[in-house]
Amino acid sequence: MTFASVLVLNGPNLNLLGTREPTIYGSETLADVAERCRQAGERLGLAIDFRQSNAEHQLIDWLHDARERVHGIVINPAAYTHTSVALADALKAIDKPVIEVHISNVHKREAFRHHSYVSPIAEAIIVGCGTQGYVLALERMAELLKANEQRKREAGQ
Ligand code: CA2
Repeated sequence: MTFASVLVLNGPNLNLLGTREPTIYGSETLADVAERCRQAGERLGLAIDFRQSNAEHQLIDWLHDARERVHGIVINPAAYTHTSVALADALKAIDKPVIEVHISNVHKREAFRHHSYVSPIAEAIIVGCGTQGYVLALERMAELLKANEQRKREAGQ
């Protein structure tokens, strides 16, 4: 039984997970991460729509499509975190909670990775927890969405 839908969106090059740079990103593939998210969703009552694209416009189009369809967004924007005003604008245009995930601890890395256009829009940010960060984000998202439902019930909506 699910009570809410969550879009889990992945940005450029994350399709390469598990094939290179294991010391930074670990050895799990993106398919492994998708399966972990699906299992966490089952446990938490969330329907998971897991996607990845290397194209900025594709990520933005998916966000537009998700506006009426999902209750929350978990996003690892990858390098677009640090560059894309357009992606940040698309996230801002959706009135749904956003949780930003980074597999690596971006603050331990190059200075250009320290700034995020997404963080000011995000309810929560999870960095440096490896691919477990996605599961932590879904756990937090389930709490946020339950609290939102409760507030609506109390307001008689
Ligand atoms: O730590 C993260 O999750 C990042 O979002 C990953 C991005 C990076 O640009 C961000 O600064 C931090 C890079 C994703 C590319 O992933 C690869 C994985 C394996 C091999 C090559 C790239």
